Amino acid sequence: MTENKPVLYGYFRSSATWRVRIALEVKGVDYEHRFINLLKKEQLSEEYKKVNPTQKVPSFITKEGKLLTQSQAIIEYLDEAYPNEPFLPKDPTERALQVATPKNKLSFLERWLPRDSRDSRSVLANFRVRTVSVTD
Ligand SMILES: N[C@@H](CCC(=O)N[C@@H](CS)C(=O)NCC(=O)O)C(=O)O
Repeated sequence: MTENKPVLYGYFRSSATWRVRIALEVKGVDYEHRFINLLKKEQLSEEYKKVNPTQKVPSFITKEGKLLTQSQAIIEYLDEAYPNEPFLPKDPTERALQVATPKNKLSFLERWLPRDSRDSRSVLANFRVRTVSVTD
């Protein structure tokens, strides 16, 4: 099977795209980011409709060329496909305990979204600091 660089279609003001971008940064995935300008309604273009018929962002094209949608599903895929820097423990009990608590790593991806910042580094720094404090 041919493998290419994964592609993320998203927009910097999209909270759902941010979650995926943070996950990709944490995993250190080399990917291509293609911007879909929501203010210009580019998500509604015929060209983007061919990529993702739901016409939402984010869309993630895996290195095998498969389309994934829904930020949570994409993040869970990333955690399985790129096992470094795991978001959740492998042990099923520990995993269930972490998912049940409001302070789990996946919930950080959801909650710590910048409201007015375009700087993913500060978000990522926060993410790392807080996840370390939770796991320690
Ligand atoms: N539940 C989806 C939400 C996707 C979504 O609603 N994305 C917004 C941006 S955050 C969007 O594409 N809006 C454009 C539109 O609805 O036309 C996810 O988590 O990926």
